[in-house]
Amino acid sequence: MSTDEPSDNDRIKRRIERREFIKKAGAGTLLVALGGGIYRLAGDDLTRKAQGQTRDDGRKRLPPGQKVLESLRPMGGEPGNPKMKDFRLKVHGEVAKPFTLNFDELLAMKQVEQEADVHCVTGWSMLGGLWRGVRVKTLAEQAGLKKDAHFVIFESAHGYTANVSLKEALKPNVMVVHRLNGKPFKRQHGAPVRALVPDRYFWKSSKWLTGIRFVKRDKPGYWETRGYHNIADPWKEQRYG
Ligand SMILES: Nc1nc2c(c(=O)[nH]1)N[C@H]1C(S)=C(S)[C@@H](COP(=O)(O)O)O[C@H]1N2
Ligand SMILES: [Mo]
Repeated sequence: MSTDEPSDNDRIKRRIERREFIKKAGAGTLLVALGGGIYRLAGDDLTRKAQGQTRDDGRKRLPPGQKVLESLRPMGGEPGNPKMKDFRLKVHGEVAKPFTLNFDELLAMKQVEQEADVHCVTGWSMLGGLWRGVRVKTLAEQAGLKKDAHFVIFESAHGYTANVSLKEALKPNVMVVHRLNGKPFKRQHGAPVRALVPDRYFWKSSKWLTGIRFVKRDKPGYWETRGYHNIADPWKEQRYG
């Protein structure tokens, strides 16, 4: 056997190690990226798996042009105040009984914890996160939604906004969330509370949420006025306006 080539044994051992690694990654336990190469392999594996899956509503699990990542990638934005004690959420606009909630009051409303996939317009998706919070529908009912409300504006720190149709906002998977996989959000991911609109590109999920405004007429938000699509349906690849 020559000494300048790896032995068959070495090669097989390495292949098994790699397979074990990918298996673990598939189970969602990958915590460290051991170099870009292996990380991408793990992601490719998850992406292929997701491409073979179908949602309850008949859509493919993974929208076109997306790759799966293990966890949320911090995408920036100008952070708001992350302190729970300072948190206020204003529910207002076309409602009979506008109100403001502090963090304890938000927790006192009906909580739901449910899985949802999210899809960033830059091409990554994070699948199966367990999100906890209050449905926008619950907040709308509490506020006495008026008949002429047709759109919802998510309002965040420093004037960031995102708009969705009322029809989308009242779906059971659209929420105001304060936990992901059992843990509070880090500041960069929107602490203490962000919006979650799983079936729209992820920019619609406003971080550092301060208000939910129900409005008659649509009002394109931060990214929607900067060249991104007003509706942002990932299955239609509505990336740019
Ligand atoms: N307030 C606020 N919310 C925001 C943003 C922002 O800049 N400000 N960026 C959006 C974009 S473009 C994306 S992709 C997601 C990213 O969330 P993440 O950083 O937790 O991954 O947040 C969205 N919510
Ligand atoms: Mo984004």
